[in-house]
Amino acid sequence: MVVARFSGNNRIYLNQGDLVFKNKGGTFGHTKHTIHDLHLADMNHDGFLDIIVAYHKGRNEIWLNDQSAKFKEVHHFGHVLSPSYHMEVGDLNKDGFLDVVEVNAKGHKNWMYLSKGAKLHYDAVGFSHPNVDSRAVEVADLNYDGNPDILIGNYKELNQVFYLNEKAEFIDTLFFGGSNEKTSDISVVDMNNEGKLDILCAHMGTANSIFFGTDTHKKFIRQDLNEHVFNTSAILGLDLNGDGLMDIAETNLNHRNVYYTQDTLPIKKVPEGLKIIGK
Ligand SMILES: [Ca+2]
Ligand SMILES: [Ca+2]
Ligand SMILES: [Ca+2]
Ligand SMILES: [Ca+2]
Repeated sequence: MVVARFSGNNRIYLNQGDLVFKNKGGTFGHTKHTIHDLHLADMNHDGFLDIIVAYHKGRNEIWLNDQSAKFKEVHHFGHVLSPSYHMEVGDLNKDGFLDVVEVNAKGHKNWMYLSKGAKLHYDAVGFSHPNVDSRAVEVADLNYDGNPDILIGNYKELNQVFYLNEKAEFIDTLFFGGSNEKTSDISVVDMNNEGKLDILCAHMGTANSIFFGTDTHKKFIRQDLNEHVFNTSAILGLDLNGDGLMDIAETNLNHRNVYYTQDTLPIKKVPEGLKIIGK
């Protein structure tokens, strides 16, 4: 378990068995910068998970696992002034090394850091208009061509899917959501178990939404989760109760966090068959 804090040292807690966590791994990162996102992924191909952090100010970092869960060697990437909100990793250019996508606040482009077939060497590729206030990013193959695609969630702008080819070049695009909505997080999961990926969107101040995948990657069908409306900061689709159906967990600012479980009936039709039970 890795704990990223807004101030003070970030800490690593290693599971000692039976869910006993000890702060054996020590600390990593800086005390002066605020971490907005953190991922675990093996960035240097040595079989051990490394820590990637996105800072709201300051360059983003990869902390390499020394193979004993200590993180002393750091590699910087990104731009000093980019206020990163979220990032995601995936092998976008299909060279076998993970790449990073970061999304940044208004005034800054979003960036892809594409691996160059060697350890920890990246080409920076800027995309999106700098005036777009991007808050969320996901990587998923939404058109099922074997190449990962990028989803971007924006504040008061339409969200966007960037479809990529195997060289991580943009080949197609799709806008979704509303231009007045404040999207704070995106997750991709098959909510209705029919084999097509669906998009969960967290919104600040308006209903969270599911965009159901269809037979074409150019169209998603929207259904809002109107029952509760909060300032949602994160949303996740996962099977909470082990019934094989995806449930939804969301974190809310200034309100208790909420989870929804699907009724025992699977979602059969899109979107009328959806039944969400709030807890
Ligand atoms: Ca590693
Ligand atoms: Ca790559
Ligand atoms: Ca794709
Ligand atoms: Ca689906």
